[in-house]
Amino acid sequence: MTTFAEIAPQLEHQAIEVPSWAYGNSGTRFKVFGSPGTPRTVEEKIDDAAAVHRFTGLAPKVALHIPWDMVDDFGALTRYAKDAGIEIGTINSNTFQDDDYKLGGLTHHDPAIRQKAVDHHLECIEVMGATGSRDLKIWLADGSNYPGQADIRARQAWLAESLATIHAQLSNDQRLVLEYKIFEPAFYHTDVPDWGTALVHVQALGDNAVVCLDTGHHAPSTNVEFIVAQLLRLGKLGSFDFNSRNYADDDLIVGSADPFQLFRILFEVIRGGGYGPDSEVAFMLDQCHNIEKKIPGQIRSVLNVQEMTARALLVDRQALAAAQQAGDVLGAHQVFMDAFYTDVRADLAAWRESRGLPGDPMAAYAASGYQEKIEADRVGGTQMSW
Ligand code: LRH
Ligand code: MN
Ligand code: MN
Repeated sequence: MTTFAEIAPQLEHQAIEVPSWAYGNSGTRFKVFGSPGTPRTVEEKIDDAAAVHRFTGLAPKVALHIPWDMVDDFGALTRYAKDAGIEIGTINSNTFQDDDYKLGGLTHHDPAIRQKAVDHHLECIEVMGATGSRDLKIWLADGSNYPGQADIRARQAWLAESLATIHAQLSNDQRLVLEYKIFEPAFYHTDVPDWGTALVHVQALGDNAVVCLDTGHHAPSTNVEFIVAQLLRLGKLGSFDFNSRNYADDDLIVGSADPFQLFRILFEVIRGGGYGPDSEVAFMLDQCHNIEKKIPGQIRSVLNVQEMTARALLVDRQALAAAQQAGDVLGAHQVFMDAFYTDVRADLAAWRESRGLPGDPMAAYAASGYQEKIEADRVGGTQMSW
């Protein structure tokens, strides 16, 4: 049996990037709820992300979405984040909210619209220069709703061309990270619907182009940990967008619906060398907190990832390999499940305290007065959405 004390040093490497949009108001197509204390500026979003890091020690970076987080001076914003105790991480592009992109962006049949979408990405690369960000993450809403509506084959060629133009502007230590999603907002075909399509495109671009796996972007019953294993084998797993789903792209708190899936994913990450100081895989959250308080929602999320990481580290890999080699089906399964069923919460609390962090970050946040303060202070102005 592997013990908590044996794996504890490996927990120090954990860093989870939080999304700026988790702190803004969000909802569904039916209703966006406003909540007291919601940030009115990008700086206030950074303050909230920094609070998550202070209470957990787990979230040293915040990802931005352009243009949601557009500011005049990204150098100043970067210094603001540093003073707050965090860094700016991934820059996410957005070609899904401009009327011009109704029929597509990087895949549009009109070269002028494609150029506009490419130019938006070049602007994001400029932002990366100012923030020192490594990753440009691209998720496309591109697709069609009706059979025959679009030339789905030509759009692959246009996409390849657009991505190559964007990629050419990245420096060698920056990465293009391409995210796939099975459907939505397009309901018939999507231009980057799956990991295979994402892989084909990033492979054509080069070493510094990789895939983002958003855990909510698959068909029901997809074996997501298999995709993790495969992309890691190929050196093409760039990042995760972690969240939990019941039905589609629900963007709920990671590990809430199916902690066992999160455990299985993290086991394959560790098994494949995707965790640790030498790994380049970025762990990110991509979530929205529509009905719960946002900062505690984010704290719960990073804690869930930490908890399942600890359990996945506890898998006795030697015993597992021995059972697998012996063809011991149930013995191997038991080794795996023994780790999953190990309750690490008390050990993690003690470990946090030994590092000067609150043993129970949820309780510490609730007692800190931060929530009351932002609810009292952030009146007037316009709350930010997404
Ligand atoms: C698309 C997505 C993508 C976007 C984010 C807001 O569904 O997962 O990562 O950038 O949501
Ligand atoms: Mn995502
Ligand atoms: Mn999504």
